[in-house]
Amino acid sequence: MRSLSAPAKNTWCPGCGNFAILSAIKPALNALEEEGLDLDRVVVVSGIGCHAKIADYLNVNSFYSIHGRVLPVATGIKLANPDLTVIGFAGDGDCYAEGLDHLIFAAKRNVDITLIVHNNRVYGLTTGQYTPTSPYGFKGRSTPGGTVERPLNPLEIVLSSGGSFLGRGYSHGIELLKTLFRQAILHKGFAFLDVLQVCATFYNMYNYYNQRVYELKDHDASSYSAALKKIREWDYNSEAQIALGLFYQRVLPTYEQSFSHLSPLVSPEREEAIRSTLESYI
Ligand SMILES: Cc1ncc(C[n+]2csc(CCOP(=O)(O)OP(=O)(O)O)c2C)c(N)n1
Ligand code: SF4
Ligand SMILES: [Mg+2]
Repeated sequence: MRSLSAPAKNTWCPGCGNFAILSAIKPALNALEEEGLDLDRVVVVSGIGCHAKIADYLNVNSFYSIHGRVLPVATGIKLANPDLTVIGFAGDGDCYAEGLDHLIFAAKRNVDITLIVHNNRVYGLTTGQYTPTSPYGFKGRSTPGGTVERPLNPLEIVLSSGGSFLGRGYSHGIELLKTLFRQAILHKGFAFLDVLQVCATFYNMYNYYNQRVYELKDHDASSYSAALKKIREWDYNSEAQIALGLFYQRVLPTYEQSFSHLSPLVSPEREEAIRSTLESYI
């Protein structure tokens, strides 16, 4: 079994929920490796933010994109080489603010990639500004008097955009994260996981979450209406209980399959054609 630890020095703060995500993705990938997944064909794509450093800490192929653009890069990699297993790690600022349009279109297109959002509900790397999932009244660097915006519910957005796999995890629950990561990577289509990842430094929500989270049981993940009901139970703002687990999954054709009548983008003939076209400009 391959070690997935990379030698880079870890600079996350003590107590950061990102450690749990890192600790869960490694065994999830190793379990899939034992079932036949070639780890040399796994590509991790990250954004810019504290979450993005996970690309440095994982011993697989990786690509740092820019803030908000994890999904276009991950989509491009998958379309260019559909044999790859592409896993995006994004931040809530990254994916629900600047990158929100890409989230909607990834769900709409059903690209066969996995997206794990480290939703700490704050801009961590830039030291504590509010994000689209910060609750009403959140006091941060850019909102000292409290934000007057209500939060988005990203799961509801992805569900209504046509998402085929939606789940929620919590950074204080590694076993569930491992299960969800494995299920998401195996899913054929766009697999979306919103992980409540606690930022210990700028928005420490451990107590709040610990009092409210519960794992979904007897939930029919094939039912759109059952998923919507559970997703709406907690709106990222209220004092309601917070469901964790797989909310919804369905089988749909993937974006790449819709192009199967075209020749693969990666082929010796195509590479030669691209090369001679480029050389004709010199
Ligand atoms: C295009 C672009 N916009 C904005 C920034 C500035 N920026 C870098 S990280 C960041 C916030 C990161 O927050 P989030 O995505 O929630 O990640 P976290 O640090 O919380 O993991 C911002 C606004 C940038 N580097 N590039
Ligand atoms: S600032 Fe927050 S999200 Fe960033 S490493 Fe520290 S605890 Fe983690
Ligand atoms: Mg964040």
